[in-house]
Amino acid sequence: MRRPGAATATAHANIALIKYWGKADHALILPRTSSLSLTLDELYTTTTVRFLDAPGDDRVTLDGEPVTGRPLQRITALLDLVRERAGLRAPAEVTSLNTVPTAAGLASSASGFAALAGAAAAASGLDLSPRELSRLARRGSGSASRSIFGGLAIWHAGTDDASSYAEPVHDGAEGGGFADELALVVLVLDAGRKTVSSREAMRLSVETSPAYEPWVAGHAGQLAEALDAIAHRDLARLGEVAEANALGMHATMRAATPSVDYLTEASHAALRAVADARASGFPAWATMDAGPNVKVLTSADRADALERWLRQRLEPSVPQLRTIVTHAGPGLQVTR
Ligand code: 2P0
Repeated sequence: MRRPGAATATAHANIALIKYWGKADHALILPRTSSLSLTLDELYTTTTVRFLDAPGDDRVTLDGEPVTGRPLQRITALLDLVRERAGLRAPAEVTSLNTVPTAAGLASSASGFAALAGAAAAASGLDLSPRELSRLARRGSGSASRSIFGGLAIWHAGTDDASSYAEPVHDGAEGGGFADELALVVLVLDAGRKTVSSREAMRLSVETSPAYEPWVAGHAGQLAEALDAIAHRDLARLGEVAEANALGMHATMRAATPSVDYLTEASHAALRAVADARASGFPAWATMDAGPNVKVLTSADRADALERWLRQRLEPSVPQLRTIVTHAGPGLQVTR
């Protein structure tokens, strides 16, 4: 075994087009549904893990600020999995830098735990396959399993630790995959921290929402439709089913007790603007996660024009609007 040292990893955020929402197993983070995502170029986390010689506790900073409490416990729990596997006891120093607005529904936990898994595994001397890294990242945060891979990725729900992992979607990669024809216009309506964590909101949805099981029942068909649309490079079909799946997910949590509603007035204004953009000829379909921001799936060649159109349309009513045009991004990159 290599002497434990340090490694740095970069992982990009991903946005689910067909969502993960609800767990079958909380300890292992096995989801109720498989999910499908696009990894993004602009939004990423770079994390360095250094195992220390002296005994002590893990020390973690995120964007220069010390991480404490529950977020630190989740990081230590993932490091413990790596230490156990590598036969290590050493505490780690973890330094993480985010280009993603943290906890604003822009999937910072996905890029964060994927980068942590990659850096910790490499720093410990473990040589893990992409599938093993996906399973490891999943233990930190479910959606992180998908950020190990670039472009379009599918996370198979599986039935146990070994069978629940993500992998790339075959999208005709020879001569340019379909992922490269896609773009997401992120409408940042509020970059503030959310009040209900996605973990808590999905638990409430599973345990209390009468709309949850019907959403799950329709989910496999929606995923199959999305995969078929990708195989046929049919953006309109992919967009329609992605928007329907996201609206269904938000319906499950609104019907929970207590109700969770991440969407604000600005979110609804953005949804109307997306529908109007579509009516005026743009390819444009919305998806929303555990926050108020709206991400608009479109084609790479229309993304800049759509972004300008949406900005002009929304700025009068949403003066705080910030927009990010993103395209398909790469998978995990590790340097020792
Ligand atoms: C997704 N989200 O598929 C869904 C859609 C948010 C809405 O995965 O509890 O931070 O750590 O496994 O991965 C956000 O949940 O939750 C998420 P945990 P995670 O992208």
